Amino acid sequence: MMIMRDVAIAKSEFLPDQKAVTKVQDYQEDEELFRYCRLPQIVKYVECFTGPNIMAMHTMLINKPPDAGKKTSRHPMHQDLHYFPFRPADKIVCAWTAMERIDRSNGCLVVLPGTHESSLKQHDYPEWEGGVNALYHGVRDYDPSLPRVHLVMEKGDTVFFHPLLIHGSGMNRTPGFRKAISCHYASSDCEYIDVKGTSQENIEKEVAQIARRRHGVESEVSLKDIWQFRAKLVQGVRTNL
Ligand SMILES: O=C(O)CCC(=O)C(=O)O
Repeated sequence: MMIMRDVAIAKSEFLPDQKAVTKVQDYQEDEELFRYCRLPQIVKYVECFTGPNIMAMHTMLINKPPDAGKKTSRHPMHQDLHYFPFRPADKIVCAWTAMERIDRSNGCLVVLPGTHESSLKQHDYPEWEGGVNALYHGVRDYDPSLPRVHLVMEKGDTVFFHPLLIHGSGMNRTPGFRKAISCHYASSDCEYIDVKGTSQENIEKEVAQIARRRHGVESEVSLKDIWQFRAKLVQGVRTNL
């Protein structure tokens, strides 16, 4: 599992390291956490998007910490497809479940309705004064006048969304750690694509660098290698992914 830390809190001399944890990524080998991905009440909706062959591609336990005053607890507006080297997008869906009441005070999800019908945009690190967390890329240009919807959710509420939907989340202005659990599912019939020469080249370079550093791999690593390694079957047959 990959433990992610908030850039501002991790640098603070006053807070213990544990207080900086923003996310645990890739919990697919943890049986207890992975039970979430198998919940029939989630999978029955996922199947409407993916069909019967279902892979869990990306698993996250999200723990948005109280903001340390630098606004780094915000998650920039982005499209999840930026991170994924598999298609078609319509056969990918995210399930995101609130583990407590989540509203604007602790940094709820913010979405731009209808943007799932647009194309994949160029993503980069936003130029935020207080710093940006590792891998938190944002859409470079989007129309700021597009209407936003703040998703206020009760504990156990789940939202299912398309990987092209532009979304992010606000600052956590409360003293608590805002908790959610999520899984990106895809049909195992999806196909990997080569992202060289596309807007996703920057994320491939960054993720490959992290993978090489963490696992001491000397050779070239592609986004496809990384996702093939992370992917886990939830239902049906593992055909392509
Ligand atoms: O839970 C959040 O605050 C947003 C998470 C998210 O959009 C992501 O990790 O891609």
